[in-house]
Amino acid sequence: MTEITAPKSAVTAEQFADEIREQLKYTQGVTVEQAKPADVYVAASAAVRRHLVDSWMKTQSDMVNGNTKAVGYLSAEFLMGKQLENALLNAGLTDQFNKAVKDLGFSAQEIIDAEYEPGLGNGGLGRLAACFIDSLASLGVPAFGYGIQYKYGIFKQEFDENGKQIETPDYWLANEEPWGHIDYNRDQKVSFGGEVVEENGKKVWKPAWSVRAVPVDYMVPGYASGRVNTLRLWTAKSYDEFDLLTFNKSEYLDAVKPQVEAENISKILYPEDSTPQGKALRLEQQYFFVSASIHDAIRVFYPGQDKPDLTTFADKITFQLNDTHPVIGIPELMRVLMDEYGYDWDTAWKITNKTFNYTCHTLLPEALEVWPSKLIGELLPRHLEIIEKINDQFEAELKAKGVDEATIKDMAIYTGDSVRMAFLASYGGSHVNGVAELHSQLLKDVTLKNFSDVYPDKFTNVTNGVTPRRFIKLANPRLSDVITEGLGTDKWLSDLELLKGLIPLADDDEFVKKFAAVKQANKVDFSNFAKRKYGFDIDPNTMINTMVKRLHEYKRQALKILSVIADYADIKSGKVSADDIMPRTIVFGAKAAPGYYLAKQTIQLINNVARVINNDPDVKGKLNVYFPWNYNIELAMNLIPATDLDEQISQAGKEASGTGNMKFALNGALTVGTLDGANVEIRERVGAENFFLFGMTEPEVSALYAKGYDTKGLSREYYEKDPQLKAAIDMVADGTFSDGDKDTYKDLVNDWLNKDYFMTLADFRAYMDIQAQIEETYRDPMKWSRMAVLNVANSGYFSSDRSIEDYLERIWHTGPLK
Ligand code: H53
Repeated sequence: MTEITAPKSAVTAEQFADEIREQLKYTQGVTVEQAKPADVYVAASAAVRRHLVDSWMKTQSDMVNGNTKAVGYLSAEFLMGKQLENALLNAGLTDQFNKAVKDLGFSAQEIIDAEYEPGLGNGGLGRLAACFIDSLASLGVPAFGYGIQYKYGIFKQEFDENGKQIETPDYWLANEEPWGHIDYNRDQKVSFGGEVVEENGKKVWKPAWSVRAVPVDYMVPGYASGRVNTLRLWTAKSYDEFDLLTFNKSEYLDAVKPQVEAENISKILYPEDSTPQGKALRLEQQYFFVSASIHDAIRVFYPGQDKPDLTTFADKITFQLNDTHPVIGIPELMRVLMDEYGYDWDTAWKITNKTFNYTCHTLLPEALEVWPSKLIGELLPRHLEIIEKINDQFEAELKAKGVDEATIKDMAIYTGDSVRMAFLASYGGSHVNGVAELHSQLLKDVTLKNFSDVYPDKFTNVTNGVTPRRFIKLANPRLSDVITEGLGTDKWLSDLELLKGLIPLADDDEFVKKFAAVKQANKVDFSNFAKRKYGFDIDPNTMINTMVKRLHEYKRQALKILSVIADYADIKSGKVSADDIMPRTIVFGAKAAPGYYLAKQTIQLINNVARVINNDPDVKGKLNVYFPWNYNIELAMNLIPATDLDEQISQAGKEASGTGNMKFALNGALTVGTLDGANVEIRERVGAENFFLFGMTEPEVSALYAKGYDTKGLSREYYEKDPQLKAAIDMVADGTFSDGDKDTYKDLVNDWLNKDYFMTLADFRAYMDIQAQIEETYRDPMKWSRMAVLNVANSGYFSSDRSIEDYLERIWHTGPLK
């Protein structure tokens, strides 16, 4: 007997079909006969939303009236993915929906497909935020996600005929978007510019202009918790619609200028990933959503009170700063407490310090935001004053602790010219955490060493996680069924450590075969999906070998493509017979920041390697490369369950955590990876024998830098000494992948041979060697599948539910609503 605990609504399929009909008729004004899939999608979404409203309202009132501290997750990105399927699952309406739409004459898939995926995030950081709010709701913890409803999300990626990346705007709101509810009555005013004057001995900020922050609320239904939280994304509106006088003079563009300028603030998500961009608009965005959110929290938790007792603020809500983007919230809360509510500095500092915590998601020092003081002064003059004062207080505190002058200078939050946001966050909040054990250790030892030396108790680790609801249940229903059958319960969806119960089944041949059949069926599905969406002919009987993530030099897509080229060169030169190699399909997915030149060259190279290899009869069917464009959550959900081998090959010490690595392991892919980020913990848990480890460790990387690897051009030695590596790079340089043109990749090749900061060449040999071992293992399907079962069984730790429990215990000190 299998125990089923998944939520199931009492509503019947017939009733749900009626609700959809009613929405179609009374809200959208179409009959079932006239309705297109997109109409039914909107109607079904509205119907599901109605089923969630009572729980949503109850969650809010329990939160405000009870005394469980809430979590405010402040994040510039929330990469949510499509909503309908997830909402159906959590509302217990999936079966009813499937039957209802069928009765209305549609397939469930075409309705699900009609949703346009919102892309309000760049990569790991934004997706993590989405997993976290799912887990918070599923654990019944009262929480708000606070961010921006960008009008344009992450750009749409296309490839031109030369294989170059083309970016086009992602106007995701072009059609009706049924999930966000815009609430004009709970708007906030956010001001900018102007000057600070003294009035009656008090500092008074006289801003020059203001925008209206209007919340758009998304329900965040928990899985099996009965709770529905809120994701509140702010959109910027102008107070002045347009100037009629100017308009009447036919100066139409001038007339709408203030409106355009205000609305620019929430217009576009910055497409950089993990390097800051010093743009005024970006700081405006950050201040915009953080200021609105702080005021919103006061409104929510002290309803109708003119003079609330904000000394209790930190007991009502704790704000998590997701990377440095929302850190301007620290001086903002200080300002609000002092200037708007009249608290003295010390009281305001105590409250602020207690309210905020900071998660750092990077190890690249250049990725920690530093704002020019001049910019802050122009945009937020009062905040700059407060930051200076925080810095004075900080210096005095350090001095009192006996910290030497030079170190104090190194630690300055405010240097005169600039403001270091990571330092402000590290001092201004109660806790600082990294996102995987190695990362947190390196933060303490390197990136934020001084801070950790002075405030050791502030520093902690919370290893990232992913939601099993979206990334196993929805993405991989076949595997979900096999797991449920194997464990005799579906409870693992809210307690992922139960997957451990599969460990003994790795020795059960029948189970392992079932598990392998799931993978095979998923590969067939993916092949069909790739044909439909991209026109690719992927052979599901080859090994599917995947590398999906943002395109960054440190992630080393270059290492992967060089290895493919090396294999290809071996076949072309006759060193290896094509018949001897194990058939493989390599799938890449990656967007490069539009201004990131070498990353874009790498994309072009991959596309052209794919073009050449896939059309070469000498390797046909043996080695294939595909690069589906516009990698997004939908593609991830189709590709991850079909993957045999996952690439996590970043230079050790550069990937903070990674979360793709967790999704793959949980879906029964094996990993080839370096000892970096969460790979370390994945390997520890799944067992070294079930993980393909290669490459330098972080200390080895540091030692090689110390020898001058990147400054003395040491990479060239690796090139000279390794004929296979040399052949691969020469093939890139000689025009094989650019129709004979030797210049196309010259900058990339130059970089490899003269700098190679991320040590692709230094790790090449180790990478080729491990690939040989991978091939050998894959030739024994039962062995491979057993290893895959053990990956799934031992990866329950990487649930975002566990991450949230760690945050609750180590940082937030709160819990589920009573
Ligand atoms: O955050 C992920 C990590 C990943 C890291 C990523 C990230 C961004 O996506 C953007 C900015 C940033 O500083 C870090 O690169 O390693 O898994 C979630 O923590």
